[in-house]
Order: sequence, then structure tokens, then C-alpha cells
Amino acid sequence: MKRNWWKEGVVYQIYPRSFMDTTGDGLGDLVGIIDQLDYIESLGVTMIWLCPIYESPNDDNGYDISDYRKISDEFGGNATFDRLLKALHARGIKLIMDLVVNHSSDEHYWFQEAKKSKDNPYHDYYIWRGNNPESPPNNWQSFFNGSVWKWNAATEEYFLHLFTQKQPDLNWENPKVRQEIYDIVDFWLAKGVDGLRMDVISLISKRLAFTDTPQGMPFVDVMEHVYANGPRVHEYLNEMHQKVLSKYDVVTVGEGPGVNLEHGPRYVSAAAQELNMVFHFDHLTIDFGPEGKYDPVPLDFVRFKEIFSQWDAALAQDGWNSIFLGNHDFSRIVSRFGNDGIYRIASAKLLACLLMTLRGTPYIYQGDEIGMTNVAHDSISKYDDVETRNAWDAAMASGKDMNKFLKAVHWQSRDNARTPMQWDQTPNAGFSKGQPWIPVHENYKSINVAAAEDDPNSILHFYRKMIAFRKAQPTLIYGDYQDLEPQHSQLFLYRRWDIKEEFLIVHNFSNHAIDWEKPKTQYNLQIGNYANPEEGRLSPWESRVYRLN
Ligand code: ISL
Repeated sequence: MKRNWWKEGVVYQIYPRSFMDTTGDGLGDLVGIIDQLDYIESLGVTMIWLCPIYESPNDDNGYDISDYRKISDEFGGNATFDRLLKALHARGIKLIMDLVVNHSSDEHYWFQEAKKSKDNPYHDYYIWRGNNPESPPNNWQSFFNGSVWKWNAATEEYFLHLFTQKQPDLNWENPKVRQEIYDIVDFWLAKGVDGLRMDVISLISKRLAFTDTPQGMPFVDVMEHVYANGPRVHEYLNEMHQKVLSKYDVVTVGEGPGVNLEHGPRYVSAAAQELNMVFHFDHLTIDFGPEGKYDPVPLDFVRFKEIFSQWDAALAQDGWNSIFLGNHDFSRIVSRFGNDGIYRIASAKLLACLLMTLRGTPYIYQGDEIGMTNVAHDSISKYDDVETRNAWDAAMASGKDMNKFLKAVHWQSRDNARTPMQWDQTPNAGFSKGQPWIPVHENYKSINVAAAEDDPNSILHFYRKMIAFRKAQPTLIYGDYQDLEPQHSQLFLYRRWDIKEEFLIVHNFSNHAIDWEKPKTQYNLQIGNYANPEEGRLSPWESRVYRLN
């Protein structure tokens, strides 16, 4: 396995809107990140990934960009960005920017021009079909509900938007569009940015026949087989690599809804020269039911483990994995995969231990390091997210049981991960002196950074310990992986090894103690999440890392 700095590091993902507000406008900003660099550095992370901070009308919180070269004034503008980049580099921390180029904002100059007339030079920057305002070109449904087609009266045709109506999809078939994008990438990399997280990059090549999806096909299958992994995606990514990425020593991670075991390896194969890592969603769509995300089914733990094993095996020889359990689009990890009630502390630590002991680069989402939890608002009016709101409206329109739907929102809404970072006990959790753009979680008085700093047994201190441990063990980074109990319904037990060393890692994913003996006496306990681990027995949500002597 070839060594690389981005394989050996740990990423901290920041959702800038919700991290730290220094102006009192209720929105986080870049000065807020600069002010918290001591904290970020103290975690031991080596890279930060910033969700989009470019100029945007914020129909989808910055994932709708209206100027790719301008940092939004709300966040502090380009000058503040330059300060942040410098300050990070002074501490040896790298910066990964979010690149959103499957679509732009409809307020981007390109689209403003494109929609004017069919012979406008920018018209072909987007995807146009159909000529009957009563009948969209096909039955495709947007990620955020409703048809993917919106009528444009001026040119009497529809444009494609896989996300909101304000996020028209760019036409990657057009070489001019691709060159514009490579120029944008070059602009940021030449500035010194160390990497890119590429939003929904699996969707950039469309299946141009635009054939209807089969009636009743679950959305995860539509993503995988209809929207993602289109015929030219690998060609485009290889071209981007040739034309721009190869000039820099940077890291790339492609967000890949619909990326499966068949296509995943190709995106990250060193030989294919496309990306360094992808985010697949097999483990995060695991509880999507027949009607999708807001029709959740119980989590199948055996399947959950199988997904990690399958992906590890698929990338073992060539390529590299990204290890993450949540982000700004999913529930809080302790609420989803742990227990955010009486075992919140133990289970959040277990998840930290899992993230730091699998093969692949670990990603920590802000707030997970203090065990922040899901919210459960009593009314949809308290939710901000466009995905949640559109799903709600669609459920209403189709006559769903809305009490049941609200429970699904509690479980799945993207806002679970977007509540402001909880810094201390002061009003608004120390996030803002103004009215936060989204409600602060009511549990902030007990769950916050200041309290965690003061408690030597906190989740936060455990994260620091685990991150340091991980970074110091090449075997945990590069070593082989094997699940030793794939069928066990509560234990996750695996081995990581290379020619020099071997680790055995065990996690009890349950609210009950489990009888368990370490298989060899020469396994020595290195780190764990309980103060007094018992012989022959694992406590609820206990994690242990042993080294073979
Ligand atoms: O795969 C998923 C489950 O439905 C999605 O959550 C998927 O990850 C997501 O819709 C794609 O996310 C990215 O692009 C969106 C943006 O809203 C998200 O915040 C971003 O992470 C459109 O740009």
C-alpha cells in the first residue's frame, strides 16, 4: 500500500453556518473558525473540510453557488478566507474545500444568461429537454421531491434539476463547462487549498436518453442505477485529474450517492487517476425503507458490519476508503448508531473508537466529538432544511399519517446535524450573541465543549486520545482488516494487522453486558472506553483495543 499524507491524517468536517458566529447575525462565520483554531488543533485532526462558503442565495445552504470564486460576505469574504488558510497552514492543518459542480445556483451568471434564449452562448451550459408545459420530459423525481424538470417560459423548454429548482444541473457534455470547472478548481488550488470534497460527483454524467424510471422503484435504486455512475463519469474525472489535479499535491474525496461496490473501486483506483476517496452511502441508507429516507426501517447490524467488510475488501489492493458515520446530511451518529440516552457517553466513545480503528481516512463531523444528539421538534415549522420541508409537504399531499411522519423527521432530518455547535452554558450555547439561524438544541447546558473540557472522562478527551492513538499506529492506518464475528448480532470484533503488529478490536453494540473472553492471553489492552474493564465480560457499549504481544 502506497503511503500518503491524506491516508495518515484525520479530517474534521465543519458546517460553517453552525460552528461559531462572531458578528451576532446568527450565522457562523470564518472568523469564528479562526477563533477556534486552538480547539480544532487540540483535537489532533490534520485536515478540515469546510462545507460551502461561496456566494450563494442559500436555497440549499450554500450547495447552490452563484459565484465560485467569491467567498460569501456573510462568512467574511475572500480576505478572511485568506487569513483562515494562512492560520491553518501555520498550524500544519490542511484545508479541504467543498466543490459543488454538478449544479450551480439559478442565480449564477451562467444560468441567468442561459435561460434567456436558445442561442445565448451560455444556453448549452445546462440541460434542456421537452416542449410541452403540461408534460415534463420524464418521470424523474428530485432528491428533494417533485419533478426534476422546471419549465422555462422564455425558451419554451424544461431544464433539469436533480436537487431544488434553484439548483440547475450543469451540462458536463459541453467541453466549455468542463473547462470552466477546471479553471475554478485551479483558482482554489493555486491559492493553496489542499483538497476538494466534490459534491454529488457521481451524478455529473447523465444518461441522455432520459428514460422513465420503473414505477415504484425505490429511490436508493434510482440513485444507483439511473442518476449515478453515468456513462462518462470516469472519463470526466480522469480529464479533471489530467488537466488540473495532477499539477498539485492535493487530496480529493468524491461524494457519491449511488456509488456501489461495482463502480466504487474505479473512482479511487490509483491507476485510473480520478479521485483519492469516495463517500459511499451504503451504511447511511441502510435504514431507508421502501418509500425512502422518511420511511425508516430498523437498522440491520449484521448488514452494517458486512458493508464495512465489503468496502474494505473492494479497496484493499488499489484505492482508499473514507470512514465516516454521519455528516451535515444525516442524523447525529450517537443517536443513530449508538444510544443517546443513558449510554450516550459510552456509545459515543465506542463510535469514536470504531472510526479510528477501521482502514481508511476517518472523518469526524463537528459536534460528534462532544456527543451532540438529534433534535425532536414538535412542529415542522421549527425545521429549516429544504429536504425535510419538501418531504413533509409531499407526505401531506399524499395523505400520509403526519404523526408518524414527524417521528421519521425526528429520526432522519438533516437538521439533526445542523443545530449550532454547543460551546458552553451561556445563552445560545455560546454559538451566537444574536438569534441563531436554527434553534440550538435544548440539551446544550449539559452537552457542551466547556463542560467536556472540565471532565477528564468526557467524550471529547476520549476523541483526542483515540485520534492520537490512531495517528501513531501505522498498522491501524494501513494494516489488513478482518471481521471475526460477522454474524454476531451485537458484537463487532475485528483484527487489524501487518507484518509487524496485530490489533484486536471489540465493540459491544448493545445496552446489555455480554460475556466475552479475549481469544488469546497475549492480547494486551491498549485503550478502551471503560475505566475498569472486566475479565470475561463486556459492559454495554464497551470498546476495547488490544495489541498482540
Ligand atoms: O444520499 C443521500 C440520501 O438521500 C443524500 O443525503 C445525499 O448525500 C445528498 O442528497 C447529496 O448531498 C449533497 O448534495 C446536496 C446537498 O443538499 C447536500 O447537503 C450535499 O451534501 C445538493 O448539493
